[in-house]
Amino acid sequence: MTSSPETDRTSDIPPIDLVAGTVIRSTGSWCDVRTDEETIPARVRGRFQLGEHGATSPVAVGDRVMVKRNADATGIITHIDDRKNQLGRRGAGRRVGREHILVANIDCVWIVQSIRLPRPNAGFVDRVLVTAEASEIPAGIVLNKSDLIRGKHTGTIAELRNNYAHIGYPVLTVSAKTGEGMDTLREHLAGKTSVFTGPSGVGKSSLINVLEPNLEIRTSHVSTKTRRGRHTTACATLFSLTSGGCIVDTPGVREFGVLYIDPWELSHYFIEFKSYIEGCRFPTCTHDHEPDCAVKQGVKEGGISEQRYQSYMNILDAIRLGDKDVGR
Ligand SMILES: Nc1nc2c(ncn2[C@@H]2O[C@H](COP(=O)(O)OP(=O)(O)O)[C@@H](O)[C@H]2O)c(=O)[nH]1
Ligand SMILES: [Mg+2]
Ligand SMILES: [Zn+2]
Repeated sequence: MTSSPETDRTSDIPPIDLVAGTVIRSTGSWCDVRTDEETIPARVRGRFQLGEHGATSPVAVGDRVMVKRNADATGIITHIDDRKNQLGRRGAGRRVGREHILVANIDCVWIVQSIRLPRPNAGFVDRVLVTAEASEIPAGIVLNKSDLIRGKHTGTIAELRNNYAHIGYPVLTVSAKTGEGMDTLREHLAGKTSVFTGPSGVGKSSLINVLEPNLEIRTSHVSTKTRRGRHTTACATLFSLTSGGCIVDTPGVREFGVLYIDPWELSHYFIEFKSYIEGCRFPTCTHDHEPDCAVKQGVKEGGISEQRYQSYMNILDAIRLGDKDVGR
């Protein structure tokens, strides 16, 4: 970087114990920050704990932060840069209704599903897709364990592939076991920051191990870290790829709860519904019981798949039910 003598003011240079980095793991109160030279375990200062909108994980993997070093090699996060984007879902259990930010500043979200153990779940795929669309993050589907494809699966797989590829989402069929499709996946990930999300057991960590064999990520939940307050199994982690770019591995989620979206707005995030919406009689049509609904007509005529419409209705119902306890 060059700068003219006029703009080169020493007062702009941060003190030597303040460094910039990227959060590569986060538990909420502690995180690992990767700088140009090292990885610093850093504490999240109190005032960042709540985050905006009462978020449950104020500092997210992918956040660019400033860290003030302590004498003992740990650090304190003093600043979080504004995010380009963030992928969040509704918290479950104790955190129900609150936003749980999975990852920040990403270029692409890949929804990982497997042929078997567990079976593909289109409802899950659609909930993540809606979230990605609402967050303006490009998305795609990775269908893993292609080595397990048997004759009886071909119908389901073709349907899944057609449904999503047809409306513009890339669908990659791969196998971490045999290596099938891995070159194509590698090409899609090169030079970008991407995230793998999906239920437990679909092979997210296995795929990353194939992409970067030197990482040797645990594919089971065995923690070698013993530091208190660190929940390794519940942690998203960002890894650098030698081909350029980064991939974020996330813990499996059984349900990917969609954050609050106005009911009339939901259909805008089902990308293939968009061209039909204008034809509805009411501009705020929720494509539920309203008369003269072009979306429902589209389903009848086959332009919109029954499965996607069913997912839409399920999410709509969940939003309406959760209306009262979900913050905007
Ligand atoms: N047959 C087969 N098994 C796989 C494949 N990828 C992963 N697995 C297995 O699926 C299980 C879950 O893998 P893991 O990477 O831990 O899944 P994650 O929970 O999504 O990270 C492990 O037993 C893996 O060996 C694959 O391509 N084919
Ligand atoms: Mg895993
Ligand atoms: Zn309608």
